[in-house]
Amino acid sequence: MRLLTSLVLPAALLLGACGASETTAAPVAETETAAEPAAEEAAIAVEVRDAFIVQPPEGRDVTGGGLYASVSGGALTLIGATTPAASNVELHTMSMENDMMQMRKVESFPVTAETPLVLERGGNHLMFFGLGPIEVGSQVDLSLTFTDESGTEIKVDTKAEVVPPAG
Ligand SMILES: [Cu+2]
Repeated sequence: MRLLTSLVLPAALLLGACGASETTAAPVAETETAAEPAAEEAAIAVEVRDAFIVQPPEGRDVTGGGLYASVSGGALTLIGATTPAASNVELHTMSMENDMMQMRKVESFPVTAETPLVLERGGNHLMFFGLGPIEVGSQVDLSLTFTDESGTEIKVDTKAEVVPPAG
């Protein structure tokens, strides 16, 4: 028993020492961050939030979804989306034509600093095909592909919440 006690004590002392050295190391980390030469890449910033997928009715594997995306420092174009939860994701518009809701596939949606991209139920939206089983309240990985004004692709990974069908 005496041996065990003497082993435990030094371990506790080591942990204490570790915490102390982490605190003193902080100023070094700050210096490294300040030296990052990423000013050009950081010029355009995109924020994606509130992504969702509507749970389809029982037995269906096609459903809609949406998100909110805003940019600063430039304009972007959303050209596609993928998720492991569905085999294909399309970008759709929705409009009233002859008293009928019409959905149309489009190749892209613009996102500008002045006009954030809003994809929602009843408007422009994401359309998921070949959807696997998803549960309301769960989070699904969603990867978005944007292009900037020079055509360079920018990937943004987010999580889409599975929401119940509109009641
Ligand atoms: Cu659609």
